[in-house]
Amino acid sequence: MANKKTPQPPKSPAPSAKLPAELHQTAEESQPHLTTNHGLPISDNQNSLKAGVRGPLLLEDFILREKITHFDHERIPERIVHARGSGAHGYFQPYESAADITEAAFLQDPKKKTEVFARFSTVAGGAGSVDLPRDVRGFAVKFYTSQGNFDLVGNNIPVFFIQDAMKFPDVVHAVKMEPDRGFPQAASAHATFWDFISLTPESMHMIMWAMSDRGIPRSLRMIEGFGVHTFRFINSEGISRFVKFHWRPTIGSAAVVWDEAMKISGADPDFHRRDLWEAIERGDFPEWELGVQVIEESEAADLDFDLLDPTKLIPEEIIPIRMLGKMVLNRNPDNHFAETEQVAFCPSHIVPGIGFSDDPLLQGRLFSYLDTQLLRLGGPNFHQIPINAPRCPFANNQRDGLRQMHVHKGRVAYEPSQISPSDAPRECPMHGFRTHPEAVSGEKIRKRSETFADHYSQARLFFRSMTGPEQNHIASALTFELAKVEVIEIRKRMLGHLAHIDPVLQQTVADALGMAVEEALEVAAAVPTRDLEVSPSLSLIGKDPRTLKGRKAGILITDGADAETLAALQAAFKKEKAAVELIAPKIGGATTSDGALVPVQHSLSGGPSVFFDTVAILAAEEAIDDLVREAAAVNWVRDAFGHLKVIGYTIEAAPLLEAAGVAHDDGTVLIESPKTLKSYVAAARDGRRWDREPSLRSIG
Ligand code: HDE
Repeated sequence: MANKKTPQPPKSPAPSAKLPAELHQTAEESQPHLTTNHGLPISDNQNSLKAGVRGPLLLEDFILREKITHFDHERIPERIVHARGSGAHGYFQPYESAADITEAAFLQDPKKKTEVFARFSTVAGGAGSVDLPRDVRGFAVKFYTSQGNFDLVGNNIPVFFIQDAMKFPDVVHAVKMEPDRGFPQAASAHATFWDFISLTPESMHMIMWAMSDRGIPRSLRMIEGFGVHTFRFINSEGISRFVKFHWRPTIGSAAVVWDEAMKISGADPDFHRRDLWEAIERGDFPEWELGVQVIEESEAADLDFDLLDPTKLIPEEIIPIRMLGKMVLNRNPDNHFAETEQVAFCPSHIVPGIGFSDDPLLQGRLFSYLDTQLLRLGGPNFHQIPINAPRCPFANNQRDGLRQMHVHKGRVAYEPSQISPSDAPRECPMHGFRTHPEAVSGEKIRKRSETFADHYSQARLFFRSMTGPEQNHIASALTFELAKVEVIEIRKRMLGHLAHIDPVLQQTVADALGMAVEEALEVAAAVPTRDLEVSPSLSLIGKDPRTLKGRKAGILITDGADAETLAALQAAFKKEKAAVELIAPKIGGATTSDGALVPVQHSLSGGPSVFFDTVAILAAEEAIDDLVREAAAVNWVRDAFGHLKVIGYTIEAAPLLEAAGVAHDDGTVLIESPKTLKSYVAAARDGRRWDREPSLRSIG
């Protein structure tokens, strides 16, 4: 017991998430004048200190040196994977208490919102790369719960390329730009990637997904998300169940077509980042439902694959998803670097009520992310950066270190202690995180479990669950990518794998590559492919919600375009909760039939039709000849048609459709009355005309 007469150390308040106010101050808030980083007012921000107005610079100019040094250090090492990311703030709110399956605090009370920060990313490209390469998308969410931060660090594809963390550096080195030449950037269509993949049968299921429409999403607001690994939910009685996490966008999922993706990458490299930003700015907040597939521990053995294998999924038709609540992203970051760049996700950021499984990929991730943040964010205090700091109080005896922002008080930075204040933080056996006890035994061994050996059955399941157009897209993507692989053996080996997945797919890809299936290298399958029940829920087209909500319409107008039709179209799209942007030959706008100068968002060349989900052309007779002569206008329509979009047009615009070679179908709608305008909007709601595709595009 502490002697009452012994002077007591001053009470040290537990460091908390409430960072000192000055850390949040911006120059504008705190000071009307520019100052150095140490508060010295600056009298001249235009000129450096010189020996005479035409003389050399003086080393003495500490103001210049501070400014340039700070600039030199403005970049931190970018993430080795997922470097290109876009983030947003929001909240998560449960639908009802999930106390029966988990004691996680943020899943108990339907009235309680938990703050979140989400970051979506591509995987292969650098921080400055384009948004629409064919790639997996990261889907990482930090929940700032009352019991600490929970990071759900998932992808938009429910399975992964590899089964063991040991292979991660290999798959990443294979997909990143080739080390000698420094290209290709943000692309899997090159020899090293397919070299690795063709020698890694376990990646085949993921390859089917990556080559599918999932690899080129229309919008980050429309991607599904998956925790990939099996996790545990543990309730207050200590009962553990396995869970698989799912995010579902409430406006449904959609993809672009590959030709569109390539054109968007040039026209707007920030297509996804801009789309997310603008949707939030206009109050069209992206939303996802969070759900889990729950598997009783006793039922895990009944599944036809091993739950610990991250290259496998559980079809929803077998175990349905229980929706737990909704995430709404309603605020853009204030500062991309401070928040989206510095946010540090770690799968090891877990909360009571959630636990890990022994998935060997997940187990490796539990080490990797902390390690990466230490390097990226410069030391062990990255949890003090505002975007990473828990919103609940946090306290322990960890001290000092690079970039320490807290001024810890008191003599005692250890435990147990007699001289520490009586209210100093202590461990909490009641509410603290406890690892779910699990019996573990076995030899120390480096070996893959035999239960992980079936590499083709689920790849086949995925392919066979796709609609016809989606199957064609997979064949096209495989052909496109393999055509970029100059090492013929690799193409042949891939054909060998495709034989195990689906012989028709193999034949289609071989034909499109100009090869014979007989050239395929034989690849031995450890276990024969099984025919599993198809899972329609894996198809995007199959569950297309047929909505314009959250989609974007582009209306091309010329001088003299009918003002009434324009107003009616805008109103109709607004009713559908779709965004509308106007395009005119000149960015100065167009003077419509009522004499009003209508401002537009894009000029023709700056607003190609690839930006929109549906397009309409409202032209005046006197303007159409100019449009028909304009390549940008003809391409605008040709692309819209080629990308299978529904096109609405007034009769005066018909010559432009003709010049673009449009073969009319029920996706080209003449707008001549309020009734036909309605038909156009209804057709647009139905989405792309997949039936148009075979007549426009061959596989390859
Ligand atoms: Fe990651 N991963 N990963 N990963 N990952 C990183 O962490 C790693 C894996 C995922 O927006 C890195 O902070 C290993 C699967 C996302 O900031 C790094 C293994 C899944 C993000 C890392 C995997 C993911 C990352 C790079 C195999 C889906 C971006 C920078 C054992 C479930 C998070 C960083 C953000 C980022 C390592 C496999 C998703 C290097 C070792 C499987 C969404 O630590």
